[in-house]
Amino acid sequence: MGAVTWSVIDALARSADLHAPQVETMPRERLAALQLDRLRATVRHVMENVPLHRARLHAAAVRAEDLRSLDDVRRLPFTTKADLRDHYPFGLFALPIESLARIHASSGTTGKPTVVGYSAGDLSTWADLMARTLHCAGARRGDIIHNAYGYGLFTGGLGTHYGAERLGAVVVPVSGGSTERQIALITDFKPRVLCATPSYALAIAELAEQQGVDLTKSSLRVGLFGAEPWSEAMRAEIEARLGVRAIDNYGLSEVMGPGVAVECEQQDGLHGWEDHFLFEVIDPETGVPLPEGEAGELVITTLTKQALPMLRYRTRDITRLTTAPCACGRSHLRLLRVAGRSDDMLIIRGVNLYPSQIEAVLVGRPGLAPHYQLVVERAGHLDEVTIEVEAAPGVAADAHAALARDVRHHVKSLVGISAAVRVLAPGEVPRSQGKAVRVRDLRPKGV
Ligand code: DLL
Repeated sequence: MGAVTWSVIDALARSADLHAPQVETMPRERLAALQLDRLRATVRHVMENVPLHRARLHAAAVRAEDLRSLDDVRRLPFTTKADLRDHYPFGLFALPIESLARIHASSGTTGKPTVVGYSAGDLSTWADLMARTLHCAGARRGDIIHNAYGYGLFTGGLGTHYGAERLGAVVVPVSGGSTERQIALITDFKPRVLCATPSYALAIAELAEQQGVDLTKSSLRVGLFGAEPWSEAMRAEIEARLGVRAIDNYGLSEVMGPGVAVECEQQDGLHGWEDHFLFEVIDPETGVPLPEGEAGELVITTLTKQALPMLRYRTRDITRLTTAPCACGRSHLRLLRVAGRSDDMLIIRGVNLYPSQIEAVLVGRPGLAPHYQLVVERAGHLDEVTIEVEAAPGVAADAHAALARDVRHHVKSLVGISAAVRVLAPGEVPRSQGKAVRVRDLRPKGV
């Protein structure tokens, strides 16, 4: 299809209506009233059906009818990942297991996976929200959607899949991996939309370039990227190499999966779907809610989930919230790009560091490829970090030392830490097929 036709389709798509206009533009007071109703119903539901929540609500002396305004959510107890682990596998479910329709799980780095369950109604809500999410990102009914999120226990593949079907799109359920085949299918099926982790999108772009396939000239126009932190520098890189508008989407299994929050065409924060979730940001040390605009840990309460309702789930993701109006007309608040999880935060000689801060320095820098890992080691009582980053293809090995000095200097001045830097040859940093491993932690365990 020629460029003109595609631009006509894009223009039509942009001028099309919102997916759920009444809900997406609902005045904030009405949204708050809906949230309060649903919050009370959720508290009633867990009080009746989940022993852990019942005990904690009793201890806090809160009943559903005590919730008079949304601020009263602060009276509810937090739920953590440890609660899910301690009640493995189904102990926090609010419905009998035989009445559910599906189970997903996320594999932690240690111990047992976190198990989540869905009733048929939950799956339908999820499909609706994911359809809304895809539409908000620019996907439309009839689009071919190439879904390279992993299928299986991970929520990315199936969550996106059923959302795409609900939207009325044509989904290609390719899953992650077999990158060569991904490129052939993109070339042959001509999808308009690509869904993948940002790191895997880049791996696809890289192999395509090596094979002489120019994906910027392909049918792809929109990319939904999420499931891991990524930076603005990475967005620019992906947009340039894949020729798509790269949209950030956020979600987590404990709360649902993908479809919790997504950017609109403004690419200026991710609209969190407030008719189904209540968002707060707290100080991760004290648990005290922070005023709008301040950075802290995102806490989410589900408002409509039946099988696994969550009260004030501590995501450990660091972000900020804004209710400022968005030019797209949607009234739902926005989360700022999630820079990382509090668990991924490294403390290097007293300076807090997220891998994405290093990414922002590396990606797009001349002579470097956007593939990196941070190696953390213990030297005496101090943690030290070595940045391993690849040289761009064609850069001579004798230029590596100068590149490393340049990176070290910029990391010191922009991020404020002293790091050793190793510039590696192209292909030496492992490529991801799903969530990228950004940190190799070589510190002794349990210290
Ligand atoms: O990653 C769900 C998902 C699938 C989201 C596909 C978006 C697209 P989990 O495997 O449970 O679920 O991992 C959730 O991944 O708490 C964040 O730390 C991180 N994460 C997810 N999306 C983003 C994002 C899925 N857009 C955990 N930016 C979350 C930064 C993200 N981090």
